Amino acid sequence: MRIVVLAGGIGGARFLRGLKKAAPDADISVIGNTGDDIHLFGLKVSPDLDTVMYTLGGGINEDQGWGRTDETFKVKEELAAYGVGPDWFGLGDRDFATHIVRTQMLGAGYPLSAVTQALCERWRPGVRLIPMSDDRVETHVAVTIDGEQKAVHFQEYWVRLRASVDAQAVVPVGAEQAKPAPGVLEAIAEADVVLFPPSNPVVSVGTILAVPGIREAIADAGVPVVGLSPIVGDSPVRGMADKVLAAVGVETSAAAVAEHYGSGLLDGWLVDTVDEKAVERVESAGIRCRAVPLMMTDLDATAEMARQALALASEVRA
Ligand code: FO1
Repeated sequence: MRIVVLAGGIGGARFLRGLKKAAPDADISVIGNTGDDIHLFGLKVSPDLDTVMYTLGGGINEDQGWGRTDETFKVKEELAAYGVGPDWFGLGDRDFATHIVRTQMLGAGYPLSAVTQALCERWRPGVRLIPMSDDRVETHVAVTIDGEQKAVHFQEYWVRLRASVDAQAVVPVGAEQAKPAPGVLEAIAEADVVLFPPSNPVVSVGTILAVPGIREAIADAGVPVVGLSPIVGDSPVRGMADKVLAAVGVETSAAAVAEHYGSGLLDGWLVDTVDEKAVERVESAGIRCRAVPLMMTDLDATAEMARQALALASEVRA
């Protein structure tokens, strides 16, 4: 079975671990979000691609869900000693090597998709990890701080500001001019099922869908598209998705996120058992809905979620 997954960071990566367990023989292509990418110290950092690569490759810092395990921060300390910022983004020594290799290859003319493939030669994630685009897309967030309106890079909003101020707008800068990376549209066209994992619907899945051609390819692929709600009991399971959902006028609920994606895109939607009451509203939006446990407490729980998503896909296919 050929499965395509639109993945962001931590939630998407963790879901993929369960999907691999639930469908060990499946051919899984992951379309990774690159709107979180940031240039720091002359290096290109791709947080969501790295989180998927490290998580599936066994190098992730499990507690954080990002960055490397057994990490040290000597380079970060030395940069701070030179007064070279920013100091709010925790780049570890091992992680720096990934960004050095990525930046070196980009500088040599390799596209991000080729760079990602090369980095995965080492990590062997067991999926085909394709960036949504080889073109530069960076999510910026419009905020008002001390009465001054400005746009900050998503990472500054997420990590330095901790989403402590309201997001007035979330803009994937460059998305309109971006093209799907080689392999993205092919993977969708050949897929037997497309899954939206419990990633951030605005800054992760939403950013991938903002690349012209990707939303249309999924909607026209004629294969089941099934999503899993990242919102459980009217609040995000992790992260601060509610902040960016508000920016796009979407209520923080499992049903509202399904409606946000729309029945033109989604055929099925899994909500957590605590959101059983949302099933009817989602079904009335023309999206098949089922309430199952959605907390990724361990690998078995996550694998069961993945099995439920694949079961719903075969149900809607029928
Ligand atoms: N998230 C944090 O909350 N604090 C950090 O210092 C931080 C550093 C970091 C470094 C590399 C990387 O790949 C990810 C990092 N993240 C950090 C997570 C990152 O902000 C998120 O993974 C995504 O951008 C949102 O999904």
